[in-house]
Amino acid sequence: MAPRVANVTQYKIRCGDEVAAALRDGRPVVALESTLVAHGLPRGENLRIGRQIEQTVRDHGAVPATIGMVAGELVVGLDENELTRLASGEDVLKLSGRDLAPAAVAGRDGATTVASTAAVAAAVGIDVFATGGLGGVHRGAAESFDESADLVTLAHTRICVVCAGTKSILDIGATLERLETLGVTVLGYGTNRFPGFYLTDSGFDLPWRVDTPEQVAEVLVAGRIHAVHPGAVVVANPLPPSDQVDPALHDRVLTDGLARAAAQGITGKDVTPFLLAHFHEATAGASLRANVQIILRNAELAARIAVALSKHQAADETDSSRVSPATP
Ligand code: PSU
Ligand code: MN
Repeated sequence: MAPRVANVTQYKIRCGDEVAAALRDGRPVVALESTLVAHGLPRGENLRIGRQIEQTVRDHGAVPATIGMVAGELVVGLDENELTRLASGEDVLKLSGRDLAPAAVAGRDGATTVASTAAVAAAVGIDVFATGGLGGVHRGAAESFDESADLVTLAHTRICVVCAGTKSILDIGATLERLETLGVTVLGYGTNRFPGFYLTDSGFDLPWRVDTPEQVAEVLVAGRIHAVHPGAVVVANPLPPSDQVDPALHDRVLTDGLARAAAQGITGKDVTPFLLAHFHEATAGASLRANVQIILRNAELAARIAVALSKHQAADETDSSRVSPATP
């Protein structure tokens, strides 16, 4: 039997027209993930919030590129119909990087996580990506080995990810240790402390602090000129204390949610959506309001970083040597 030859065109990544034009012209683009819309926010509100995230990117001068898979095609810059399909479809998969190729062959619809969104965005030349919270090391990971693929992917993907730290449902200390081991640069935005997603301050210190989008852009440019370190730059942007979920409520709901997840035997990629849905329900919408605030603030900051970075690039002399001679 002759081997089946894959159809090259069918498996190419398709950029939406607006995103393709912006990338061609070197204008600022911000990548957005679709898992937080399809699996992290409640149905009925998720589409409206997804659109709001895109509008926030536009309002701050960049082109939004929401990434996802539609009928097996990997799309960068979902259009209105495609976003609606992923936000409200019955059978939308949660796709990490390892799932992309089989889902393409199977012709499936799927939402991309931080890991797969970062990888696809970097592959098409997008430098900045906004999300809510990173995946990380789950509590009890010493036994379950449950660590998000987000971490390992960021170790070798050159992209700037703006987030509110890592979800507070995780083991934050262990996640920070893994980020260090994996060589992921972490910058606090206006803070020396790692944010805890729903909570402003996770209680853990960070090695680096930046205070403006221009400083972030400069860090990205320095890394690119050195070209010796392949990992991501995480910009950790905390919620203001007035917008965080009440810490006592947070701890109660989390304890209860973890017990329910264990009792119901929730494992693997279902853990994060289960816990997020539990929070939205058990806090009567307080965690949802915080979640939306987080994403919109990160979309704004990511757009401002992308704008600052595109100015840098315009001003850059094309200098081919990245090693400067020793001064005599
Ligand atoms: N941030 C949010 N909501 C989410 C997520 C992040 O505000 O739903 C998603 C991201 O797509 C992230 C994923 O990559 O949760 C992590 O899932 P896991 O722990 O299974 O790797
Ligand atoms: Mn997991």
